[in-house]
Amino acid sequence: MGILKCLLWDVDGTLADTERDGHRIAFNKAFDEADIDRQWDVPTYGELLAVTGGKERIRHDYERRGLQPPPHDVIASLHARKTSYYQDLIAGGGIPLRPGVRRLLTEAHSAGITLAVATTTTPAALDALIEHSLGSEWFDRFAIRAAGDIVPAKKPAPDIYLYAMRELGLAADACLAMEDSGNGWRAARAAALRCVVTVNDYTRSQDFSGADLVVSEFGEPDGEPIEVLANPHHLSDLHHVHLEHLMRIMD
Ligand code: XBP
Ligand code: MG
Repeated sequence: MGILKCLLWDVDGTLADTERDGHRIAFNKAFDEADIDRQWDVPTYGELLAVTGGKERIRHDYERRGLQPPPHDVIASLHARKTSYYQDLIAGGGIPLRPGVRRLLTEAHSAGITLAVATTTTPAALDALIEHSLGSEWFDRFAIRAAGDIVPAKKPAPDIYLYAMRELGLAADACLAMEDSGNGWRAARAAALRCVVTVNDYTRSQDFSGADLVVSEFGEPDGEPIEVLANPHHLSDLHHVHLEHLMRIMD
């Protein structure tokens, strides 16, 4: 039993569908620029999403092909170029927020619920998304933006969630995680958090058993009804997800 005090937001796949048409494209541009003979197509990138973190994903792609990965500093500069391409792409307005994200953030903000980010993504990539897809007034509305390499282990490890809660001075029973992937859900669960999952094409078939709500998207009051994939709290009126649903999950 707890009262909802804080929403902890994942970024990629949750705030916006950034992976297929954002990060993937940016990785490929960086490979091209560095004369690396490698392009990640849509299904290949789906497999690689099993590994979180862009630098870790590049390394893994070499290893799984039986190749020696480049040294750490080479991967780091390749990844920095990727981040720059990603920032350009987001600045071009290419990636909108997912349905219902702005509405839920606004409802929670108006209700005085703390908003925070807990993501694997590089801070510069997160900031680009906030600035161009959400609006720069939102920078101050997130009490903390926990991102990237500030913790030793990325999701599915709980570290980024534990870090965010520690910084906020909040316990897990006051917070709700918003996720889109199996790795994200496992990170939230390992941090003893309740979790709402909005799936996307890459994550729909992943295992979310034990999550508190699994939906196709948050949806909008004037849009099509959302698809409900798991509803263990028996929430009613799930045409779209609204703040009261999130509060009821905490009861
Ligand atoms: C998703 C990730 C990230 C992005 C790429 O993070 O695993 O690595 O795919 O971003 P989350 P970087 O869903 O936790 O937001 O290249 O900046 O790591
Ligand atoms: Mg995600």
